[in-house]
Amino acid sequence: MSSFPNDFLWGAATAAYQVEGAVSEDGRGPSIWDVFAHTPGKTLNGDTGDIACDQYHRLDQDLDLMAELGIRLHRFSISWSRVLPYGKGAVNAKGLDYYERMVDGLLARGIRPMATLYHWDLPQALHEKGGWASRDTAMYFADYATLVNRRIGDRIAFWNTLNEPWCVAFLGYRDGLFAPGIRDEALAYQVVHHQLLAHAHAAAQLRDDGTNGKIGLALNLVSEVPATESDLDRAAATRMDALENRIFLDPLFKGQYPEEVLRFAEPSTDFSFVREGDLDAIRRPIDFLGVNFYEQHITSADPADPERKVRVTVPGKRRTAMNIGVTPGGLFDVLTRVKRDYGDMPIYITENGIAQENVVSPDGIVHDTARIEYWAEHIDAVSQAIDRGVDVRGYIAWSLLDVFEWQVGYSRQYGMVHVDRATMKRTWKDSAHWYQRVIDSHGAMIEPVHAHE
Ligand code: IFM
Repeated sequence: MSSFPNDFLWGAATAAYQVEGAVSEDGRGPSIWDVFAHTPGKTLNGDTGDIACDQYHRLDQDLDLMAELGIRLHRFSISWSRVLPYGKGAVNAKGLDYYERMVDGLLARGIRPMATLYHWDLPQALHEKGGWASRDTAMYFADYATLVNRRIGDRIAFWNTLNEPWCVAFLGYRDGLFAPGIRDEALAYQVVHHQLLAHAHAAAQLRDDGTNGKIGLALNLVSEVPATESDLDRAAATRMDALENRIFLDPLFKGQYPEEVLRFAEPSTDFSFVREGDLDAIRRPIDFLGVNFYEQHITSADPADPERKVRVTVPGKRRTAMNIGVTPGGLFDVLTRVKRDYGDMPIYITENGIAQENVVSPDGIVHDTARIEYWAEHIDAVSQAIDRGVDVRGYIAWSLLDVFEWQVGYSRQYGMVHVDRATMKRTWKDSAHWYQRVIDSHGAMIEPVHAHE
């Protein structure tokens, strides 16, 4: 039987573009994801978030669903272009009204609001002014944070400034797989820095403004394992760790970029975008770290160029529908590693979940046994990390609903609640009933699977 601290919080998450729909309603401006998803060939089957889960029109229904599930914490994101259609300047009052309804609706049901200010949907107007490649975007972000804080900051329990800035920089600006679809590795490093600066400025402005909420950000951290104990493989895994994890953790908690990032970044990268004082601002203490966990990577040195190039595999016999191996021990590793290398800090698991291709059985239900196993094993890994002294204060499952899954659209699903694409009807999967019991027992029904070392 696993045990969790009395005040441990159980939650479920979504994000604006993935659930809201209503993209052209009530004054919302377009974001880079609207433009990207509407560009032929960018998403599977041309899927878009135009309707998504239609949460904009079904908010009360979804709030009731959360209350019935029993979650104590809901992580949602605010669409920047819904409150500021051009990213700065004119304010859309109806956008702020919507998030106020969200927050008040959560509180009325005894659920704490955790708001993410940036979950990948940059206002298109700001993109046209340079987007994350421009340093100004960091200042506009801080102004946007202040605007939201002045309306609902007295009721927000937790702020995530950014969600998974690694994906924004490397999938959006290096690989071109995500909006805005750019392939320029040198630019990706600039985008890393400007996002960190945006985080720093927004956190500082929220504090100056006297927010009530705790301030943090959500990083997707990867468990990094060398393929063998050889020096070359271990050095290769250390480089991957620098490029995937330490590129954010080091500036945030040590005020510097890892030397491997400076040494192995694309040679044309000119780090002059890091200006004096930036790193001091970025390392200012935060109240908690959000950890999103999905992957473990096994890295070896590429024989073609072992000092620079790497080969990466994602281990695990059981695979998700995104072909990611299931490795709960990786979550244990990531959590204990943060404590070991960066010290004690409050941590929330801000995302963790498994993609599947829904199979609706003749009884009308998705019997998602693999998702139950996945969550049971990962929650157990969290409990074991807590036993090792890691200060984990909450677990937020990804995701509440079957949401728009970015470049694969609606073909794969992470939700505990099925959303029928034609009718938008919400139907609990087996995992939602199971999670309700987990919350009800405060995790006591989670059986230890195996010890993680
Ligand atoms: O759906 C995404 C989410 O938006 C960010 N983290 C990973 C999830 C699953 O891919």
